[in-house]
Amino acid sequence: MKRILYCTAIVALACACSAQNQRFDKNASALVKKFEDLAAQGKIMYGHQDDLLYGHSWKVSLEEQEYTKSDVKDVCGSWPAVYGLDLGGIELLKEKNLDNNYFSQIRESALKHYARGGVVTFSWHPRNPLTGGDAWDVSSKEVVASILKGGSRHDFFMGWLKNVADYFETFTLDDGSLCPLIFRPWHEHTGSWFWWGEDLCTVEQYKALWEMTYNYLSCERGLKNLIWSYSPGAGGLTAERIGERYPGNGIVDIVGLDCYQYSSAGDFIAELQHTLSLVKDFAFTNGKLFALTEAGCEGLPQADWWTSTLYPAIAESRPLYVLTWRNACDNPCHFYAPYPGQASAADFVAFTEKDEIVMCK
Ligand code: BMA
Repeated sequence: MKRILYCTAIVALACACSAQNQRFDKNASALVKKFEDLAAQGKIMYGHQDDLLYGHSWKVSLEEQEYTKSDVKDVCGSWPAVYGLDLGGIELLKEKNLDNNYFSQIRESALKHYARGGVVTFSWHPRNPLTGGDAWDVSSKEVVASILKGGSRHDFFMGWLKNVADYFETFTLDDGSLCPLIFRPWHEHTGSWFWWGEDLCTVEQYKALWEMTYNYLSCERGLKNLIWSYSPGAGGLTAERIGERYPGNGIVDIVGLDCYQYSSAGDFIAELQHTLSLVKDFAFTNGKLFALTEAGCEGLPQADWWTSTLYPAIAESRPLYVLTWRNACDNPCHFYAPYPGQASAADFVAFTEKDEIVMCK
């Protein structure tokens, strides 16, 4: 009951913001409509992080204009439908993000992908605004408190949000409108490995952080191209924990789930089926879409992982998309999608040929 009252208050606040401005601009509205249609048809878009910037053994050149190369495309002939990117580093106005990608190339490749009919999503691994460490610096439990209104780092952190907004404003299409983006900040907050994680801030502080981020970007800066995704991590997830820090229906559009395989395929299938069903129930109860916003098995050692492990884990619940993590070009073991010659390549093709799997042709 307490939670319901709190959510109602947040919805009211968010409505106050959107009363003056509509919730989405025309491109984001059209994309959300497309998502609803895909979900109604039981389709699942396949996604891959950093897909057009590098792969297992290549990196895009600085002169690149077209952004056609992709490990995924080299294996199956199509690009992933969803293209994941990360903002980490933009808060400090760096030229490159935390994984060594130029922000200019991140933008140009995202715009190409959207022009081809694809969907773009951004996560954000910002540095630690209190200690100066990275997103994984959990040495202080005061970080979130320090950046909220009244905190010692509030003004400093609002400068970081300004840098994010300024960057998002550069995602302009030919007609001057903005490219719609799924924005997925403060993810995996049900774990405690990021400075915004469960043990590092209270329920109220987490919700206030989300609300502050939403109010600045979508209301104050008017970025109506953003579609907001809330993504708890799978470990030990319960229905109660999905709802506990949920920022509110007025300021979330997609309920996500991040779930990686760390043990046997059987355990992963069971965990993913269970947690996806919880996320789906929560999303539907709240009138939201749901997606598997991060997933994967590092190094893909199982040749039939796509059709025998991932597919049975998602086939019943049918998330809007499943995004596998990046294929690092500087670490031969850190990859989550196949490349030509990789053990699971043929099985990946079979996965993408299933009726419900959507790619970008
Ligand atoms: C992690 C790893 C890191 C990377 C981070 C942000 O899961 O892939 O190497 O820096 O994501 O992309």
